[in-house]
Amino acid sequence: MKMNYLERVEKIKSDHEKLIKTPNKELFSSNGVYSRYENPILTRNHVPLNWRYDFNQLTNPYFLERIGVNAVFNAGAIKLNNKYLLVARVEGDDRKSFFAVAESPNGTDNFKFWERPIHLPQNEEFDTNVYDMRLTQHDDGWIYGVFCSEKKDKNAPTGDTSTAVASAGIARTKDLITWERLPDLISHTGQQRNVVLFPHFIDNKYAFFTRPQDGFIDTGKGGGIGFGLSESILNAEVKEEKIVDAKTYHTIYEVKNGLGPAPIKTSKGWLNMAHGVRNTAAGLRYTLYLFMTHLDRPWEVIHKPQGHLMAPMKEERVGDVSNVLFSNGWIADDNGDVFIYYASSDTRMHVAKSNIDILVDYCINTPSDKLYSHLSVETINENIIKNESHRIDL
Ligand code: M1P
Repeated sequence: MKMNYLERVEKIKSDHEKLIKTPNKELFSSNGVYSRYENPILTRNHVPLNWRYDFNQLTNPYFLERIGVNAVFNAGAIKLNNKYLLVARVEGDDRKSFFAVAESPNGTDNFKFWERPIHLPQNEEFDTNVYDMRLTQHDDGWIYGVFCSEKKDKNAPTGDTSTAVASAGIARTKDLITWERLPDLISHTGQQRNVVLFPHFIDNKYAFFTRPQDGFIDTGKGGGIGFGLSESILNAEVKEEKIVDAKTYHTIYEVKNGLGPAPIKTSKGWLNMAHGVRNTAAGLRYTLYLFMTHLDRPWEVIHKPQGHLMAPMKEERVGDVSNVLFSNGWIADDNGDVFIYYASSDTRMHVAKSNIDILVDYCINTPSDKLYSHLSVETINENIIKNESHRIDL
C-alpha cells in the first residue's frame, strides 16, 4: 500500500497510541501461584516515536525510522507516588543498552515511557554497555540502581574483539530523573553481574547480594548467589562473600544463577526471586525460582521449593536469546499483591500477579529438590498417600 507522507505519519502515530492504551487481561492460573497477563507490557514498539523518527518532512521526506530499537527487557521496578515504574533495559539496533523509565497507573497495562531516557553519569572509565538495573529503596533515604557495567577486556589477546569484563555499576537517585553515579563495586572474586543492594543496613554496613564469576559468560569456579558487606557506599567494596545459594549439579541452576530484584520482607522471612540457568542440547535455559531467607540473617536460606517458579511458555520461548525468562523487578503492593515483572528471551517485558501470602505458602510448602529421580518419585508417592484421606472424585 503506497501512502503519502502525512498518511504514514498518522498511521504510525495511531498504531503507537493504540498499542500503549491496549488493556491487559489477567489469565486463569492452573497452578494458583501466580497468573500471567495476556499481553507483553513493554516492547520495542512502545518506545516513543520521537526517539526513533525525525518528524521534519524536509530532512525525513519518506518518514523513515532513523534510530531503531531492538528490544526492551530486564526492567527494575518500584512504586513511587502511586505510580508503577519500570526502569527498562532498552537495547538499540546498535546493540547498546541504556535505561529508560516507563510508567503505568495500575502495574499491568498502559505503560508509557517518560519523555527521555535516563541520563546516566559516567565514571572516569566509560561503560561500553549498561543493563539489568535492580532498584533498592534503602534505609539511608536514597533509591539505588545497581546494574551491570560492561567494558572491553583490556587483557584480551590482539584480535579478540569480543571478550568483555562485567562489574557492578552503582547510581542513586530520589526521583529516577536525576542520578548520581558512584564508583563501581569492588569485589575480589573476579567479575560481577546480577548484584543487588539489600534495603537495610546490616551491622551498620551496606549489604550486597553478588554473583562472583571467573569469566564474562562462564562463572567457572565462581558462581552461586553470594552475599557480602561494605563499609561504605561511596566507595563500595565487598571484601568477603559467602555463598547463599550455590549452583548445583542437575538442578535448574546447575550452570549459574543470580538474584533477581531486591528481596521482599514478610513476617516469615525474606522472599527472594532468582534466575537459574541449566544446559540443554539447544543451549542454555533460564527459568525463575523462589526461595526464602531468614529475617535477621538474609544470607541464610530457610525454605527452597524444588524447580522453577516460572519457565518460558508459548511465544515467550522465542526471541534474541531464546528459552530465557529473566526478572530483576517486582512490586509488593499495599494490599499484599505482588507484580512480577519478567522478560522473555531478551526481547520483551511481561507481568504476572501473585500475592505475598501465596508466595510464602509456595516457598514453605512446596517440596524441596532431593536431587535424585527416585527421591522425586518418593516425594510424589508421599503426596498420593496424603491425598488418600482427602479424595476428591473427579
Ligand atoms: O541472555 C540471558 C541473560 O544473560 C545474562 O545473565 P547471566 O549473567 O545470569 O548469564 C545477562 O546478560 C542478562 O541480561 C540476560 O538476560
